[in-house]
Amino acid sequence: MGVLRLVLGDQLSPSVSSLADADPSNDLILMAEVAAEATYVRHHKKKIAFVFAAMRAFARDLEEAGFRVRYTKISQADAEADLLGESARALDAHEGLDRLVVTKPGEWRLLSAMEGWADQLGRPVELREDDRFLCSTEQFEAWAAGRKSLRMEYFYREMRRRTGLLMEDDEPVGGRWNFDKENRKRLPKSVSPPQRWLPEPDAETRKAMADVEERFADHFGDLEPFYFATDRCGAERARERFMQEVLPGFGDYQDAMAKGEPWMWHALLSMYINCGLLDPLETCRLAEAEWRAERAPLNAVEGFIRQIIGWREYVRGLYWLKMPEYKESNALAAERSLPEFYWTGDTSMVCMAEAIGQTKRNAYAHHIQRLMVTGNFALLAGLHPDEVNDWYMCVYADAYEWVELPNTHGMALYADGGVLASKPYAASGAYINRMSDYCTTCSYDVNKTVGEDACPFNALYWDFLRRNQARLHGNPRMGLVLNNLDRKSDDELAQIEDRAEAFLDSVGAKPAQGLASEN
Ligand code: FAD
Ligand code: DLZ
Ligand code: SF4
Repeated sequence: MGVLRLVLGDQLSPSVSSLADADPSNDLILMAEVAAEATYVRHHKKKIAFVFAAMRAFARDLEEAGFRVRYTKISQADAEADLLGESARALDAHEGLDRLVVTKPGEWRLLSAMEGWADQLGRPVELREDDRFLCSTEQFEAWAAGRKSLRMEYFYREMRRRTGLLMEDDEPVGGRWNFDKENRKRLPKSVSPPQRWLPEPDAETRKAMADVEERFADHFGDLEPFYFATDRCGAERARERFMQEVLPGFGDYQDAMAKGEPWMWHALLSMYINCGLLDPLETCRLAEAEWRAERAPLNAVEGFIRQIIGWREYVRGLYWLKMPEYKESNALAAERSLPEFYWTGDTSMVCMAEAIGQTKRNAYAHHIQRLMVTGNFALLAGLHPDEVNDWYMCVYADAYEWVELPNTHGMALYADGGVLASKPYAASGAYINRMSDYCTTCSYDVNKTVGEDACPFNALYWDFLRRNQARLHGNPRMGLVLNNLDRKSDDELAQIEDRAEAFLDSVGAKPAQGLASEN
């Protein structure tokens, strides 16, 4: 008897556990483009086209390697709506398949659905661990057990030791674990970000784009220009060009933003790593080799490796440790609705218009835009975590809940009450002004807090502190800013509150009817 092996759209790795013991003569590999996965949140059109094109290329590679593949395209009239339906149809259509094997999905909603599949399909279903991560969920659980705080930095050090990356004996190379302090420079006028290598879509990718336009025309985002690689070769090329042309400058301007510069020195590799086209450890080893060959400085290479073996592994561990309760928390009782401009970019705040406009065009914005512009606004304005999480899930090509949720819910919104971050990443316009050139062309005045022309981030910042003073009171890292808040007179605070409320009302960030839950 043979096995039906289901491969999901973010499992496009030849080493994926569901294929480990695949038998080309008896087994059938199933891959299916289904409406349910494209619409459970209404993903950006570019993301759907990227995933479909990459799935098609992966299926071709498997066939060339001698496997039997059953592939359903979204355009087929008989396509089932979801992965369960496609699995049932494949089992019915092909004789001699007595069980289903699948690698565990990266989202809790799908894993919990799959746990009921054996009953629904009337066949055994084997859910295998996803061992493409460097830290298993059990290892993360063991690391977290008994700790009072789960800070990423300590986890990262353990991952450095475990992988041996940038280590000499048991010590970090350069005598320090972390060079982050050197990575916070503003972009000087005399320095321009490097030109990026961005591939053109091939004929197969164009077909996937046409299918998406036909089927998901009303989803957010632009399909053109399309510049993601959609197969392993292309993703490896993108990585190679990054290592050669961008990595040496990766560290210095890591937190900087500049108008009309969507990429800066960021890697643009997350969408490839997350769907399985690039291996995270191999990517880190290649970066380390650049440092060892003296082609890239240590602050750049350490910063890059920290993002992958540190942050990426850490958020994934945290997600599986804390779900499903994690998603329900709303520690700051944030209750307003997401303003419409998050979907259009139509706002006179230059920083927000840049971040959202680039997101719409590219299905990408770099980390500081996600955290300190759109995320910071959502935090300060008290937008409800569910609406904000849905937005981040929809709009980025690299978004899967295991990575999106801890970053949004925990890092940007502090909705988990400090599980991930030691304090909210709340900042006024002064931070955005320090790290970017956005404010120089903005019609708002970054030096003003009240008045119609005052930068909205300023009143929102102080009003955020006022609203959450009691909740943040015991946090030692908030002491200084809360002392500054205490120095403001009642009259000043009343003016700030009026300005913040008037602004939020004017952009349609409506307060909820009832009280938000505070878990
Ligand atoms: P670079 O900035 O060049 O970093 C290199 C690599 O490190 C990335 O490719 C990625 O694999 C990894 N990495 C860096 N930061 C993180 C991080 N915080 N968490 C996990 N991996 C990281 N990342 C996603 O992959 N998917 C998401 O849905 C996502 N949502 C986010 C939402 C918010 C509110 C915030 C603040 C961050 C989010 N991130 C997400 C993390 C980060 O912003 C992206 O990984 C990064 O912008 C991807 O672009 P890049 O490849 O150019 O990364
Ligand atoms: C993101 C995505 C999309 C848009 N479409 C599909 C699809 O049609 N078929 C599929 O197998 N996977 C798709 N994916 C990826 C899944 O949503 C992803 O595997 C789960 O969210 C778990 O991470
Ligand atoms: Fe953004 Fe305020 Fe600067 Fe305008 S002035 S770009 S709103 S931070």
